[in-house]
Amino acid sequence: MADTKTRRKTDDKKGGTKTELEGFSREMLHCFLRQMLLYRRFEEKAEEAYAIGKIGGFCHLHIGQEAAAHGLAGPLRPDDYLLTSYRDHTQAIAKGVDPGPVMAELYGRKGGSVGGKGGSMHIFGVDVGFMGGHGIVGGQIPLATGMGWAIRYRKSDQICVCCLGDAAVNQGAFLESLNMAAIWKLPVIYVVENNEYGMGTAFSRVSAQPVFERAQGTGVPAHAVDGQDVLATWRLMERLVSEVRKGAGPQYVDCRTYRFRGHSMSDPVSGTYRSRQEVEGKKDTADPITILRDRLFDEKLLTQGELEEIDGEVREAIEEAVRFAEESPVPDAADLYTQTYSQINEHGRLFLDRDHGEHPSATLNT
Ligand SMILES: Cc1ncc(C[n+]2csc(CCOP(=O)(O)OP(=O)(O)O)c2C)c(N)n1
Ligand SMILES: [Mg+2]
Repeated sequence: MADTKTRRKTDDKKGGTKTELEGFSREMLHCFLRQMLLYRRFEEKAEEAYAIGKIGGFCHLHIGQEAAAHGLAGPLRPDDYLLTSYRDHTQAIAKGVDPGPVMAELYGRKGGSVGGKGGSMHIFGVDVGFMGGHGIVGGQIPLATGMGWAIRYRKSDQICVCCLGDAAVNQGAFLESLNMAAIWKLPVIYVVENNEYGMGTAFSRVSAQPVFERAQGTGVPAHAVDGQDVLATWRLMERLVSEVRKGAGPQYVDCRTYRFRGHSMSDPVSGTYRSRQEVEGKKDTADPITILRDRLFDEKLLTQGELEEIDGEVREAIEEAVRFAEESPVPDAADLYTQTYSQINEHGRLFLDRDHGEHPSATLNT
């Protein structure tokens, strides 16, 4: 939904007496809409800046998948972990990284979330539990499994959500990770953002089984959700987060979504791998922002005036992010050599330096 001017006529009064929808309060529903609009406007700005050469390198937009971002990250605590692929801008913002440092990272500036050295595919926000931004397809899956293991080792009640694309389920590390997570009952939720394609290849061409069935044989329970419906996605994640926090062990989610742009900024939106009609059809019927907006209009939980106010606030926030990026200096040449390797502690380890207690699995405690 690039345009907030509704296609339908709505009255501008605070309509009806309804105060909630499916247990979500009016305030919460407006907040969902605001956040999804923020992600959309952020990506539209990034697209614009890329087109005029202000952003270089790779840039993969998340437009069309905003409900997944918000539904997956929203129910998490700030100290829970979230990892994802290179399609990471909105996931980072959803987990709590400010849009300014995310935009500055895209611009390659010092004020970026990793000092301008990572760019679009490597956004991080360690203080809010956003653990990247990973360019290798499926590279984040074993990392998330390791984070789940670290959480158990430290006897913490955090959880880790690992987003991956549908194409990533064909990586060997996917099965190895789910198998290990199941054996050790690790607190990890593996969520496939199933947008039906890996670059220009339909999932059905590279897998005999649908995404949902790909966790079969690992012992990790599978769930499916309409990833264009932010309420459904939020509800499922809220339940899984609570169960996993109480020790239910790993979970697998087939989150059905769709990308409205090309694989990356340098790829066509449609072509030999999917038709223009298919994309246009999805934009008309499966835009997560339009779906929520229209439901709120229908239920008289939103007026046109409120929508315009929300959109105005969002546009201002994005302008501020762009200002922050443009005013931020480029990194110093000397910084090229810093933050390349992690510091090793006096025990010769990179981590595990806070708690030397018994690990729940004796076989691991060597
Ligand atoms: C190990 C590896 N192989 C190939 C690539 C090139 N590549 C980048 S994105 C991509 C498709 C991934 O699709 P999917 O996992 O469905 O995520 P989506 O882009 O749809 O979000 C490929 C093959 C890569 N980055 N890493
Ligand atoms: Mg995909």
